[in-house]
Amino acid sequence: MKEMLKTIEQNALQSIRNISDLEQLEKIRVQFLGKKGELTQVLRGMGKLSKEERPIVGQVANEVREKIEKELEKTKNALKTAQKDIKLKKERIDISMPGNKKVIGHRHPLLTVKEELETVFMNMGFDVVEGPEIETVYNNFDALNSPENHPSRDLSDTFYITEQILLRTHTSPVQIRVMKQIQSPIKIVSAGRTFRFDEVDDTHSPMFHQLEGLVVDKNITIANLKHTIDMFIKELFGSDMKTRFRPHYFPFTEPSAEVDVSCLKCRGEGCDCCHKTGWDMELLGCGMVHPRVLENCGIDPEVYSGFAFGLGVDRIAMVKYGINNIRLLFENDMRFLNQF
Ligand code: 2NM
Repeated sequence: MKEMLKTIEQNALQSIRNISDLEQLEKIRVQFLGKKGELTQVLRGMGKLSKEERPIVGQVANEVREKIEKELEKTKNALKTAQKDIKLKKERIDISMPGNKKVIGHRHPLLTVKEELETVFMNMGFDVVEGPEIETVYNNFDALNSPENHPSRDLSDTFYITEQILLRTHTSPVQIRVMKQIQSPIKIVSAGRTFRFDEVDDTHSPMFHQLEGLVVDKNITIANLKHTIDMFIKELFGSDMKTRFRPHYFPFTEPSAEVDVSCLKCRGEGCDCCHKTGWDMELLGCGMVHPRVLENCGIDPEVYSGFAFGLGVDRIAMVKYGINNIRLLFENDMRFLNQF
């Protein structure tokens, strides 16, 4: 029996040493030490031994079991360590490698300029308001004192949705809404998309952006208008910039003016860009709100007066960034947009 035990021991140790993974090792354990294992079978036969033999064989059996268990444990640990080493090698991270850069978008230059303009006006005490891009003909034209036969009302110049509904041709209907609602005092700017049936060229697009401002209160004069515009331009482009008001005509203001600003390139010195005049032309339109417009909104023009102004956000963006073609602002070519 002792010899049988020794043979089992040798076989077991031999098998364990030839093993290369944990699964095989477990099989070996079951084969020798399991309930139906080889060693267990032998121990079951111990009942047939004599009283004197039993403890001796029992001791040998225990030694054999201990040896096998020790060898199993040793091999198990060695295999585990080896597996861990392989895993660590496989999952090794080279922290000196460059990371995967996440591509995140950024503001469109037009939105940047729009928000910059709004910020300048907010710092001057204006509220920023918004209105719908789809408007009534009344708010877009009639309330603004635009005559029934004015060419801008033509089907070929304006996008009509029905006879009474259109895509706003300027942001002025927002001012009409605010005047009807608040009466006075009013100090607002509103900016957004506007639509005209224009052919596309370097400076025209059927969709463009305007920013308009409106102030209504008692004792508002053209002096307030000139100072506000002058401050705005100095704030936006620099304190050395000058403004120049030329008489103009708008149906919704009287008197009306167009504003020229010192040339952005030469800052008033005179260069090729401004035809040696030192002035950048027609950057802004403005005027004193026509009494009939105030009346249309239920505001008494004998008590209240106001001024209004409007500018093209796209135009400002173009002079600011030196863009010579408005189409670039709407084509969404990333090679262009990524420059901002
Ligand atoms: C401009 C030029 C001049 C203007 C007038 C009004 C309103 F609603 F108060 F009558 N809003 N905007 C105005 C005046 C706009 O844009 C070139």
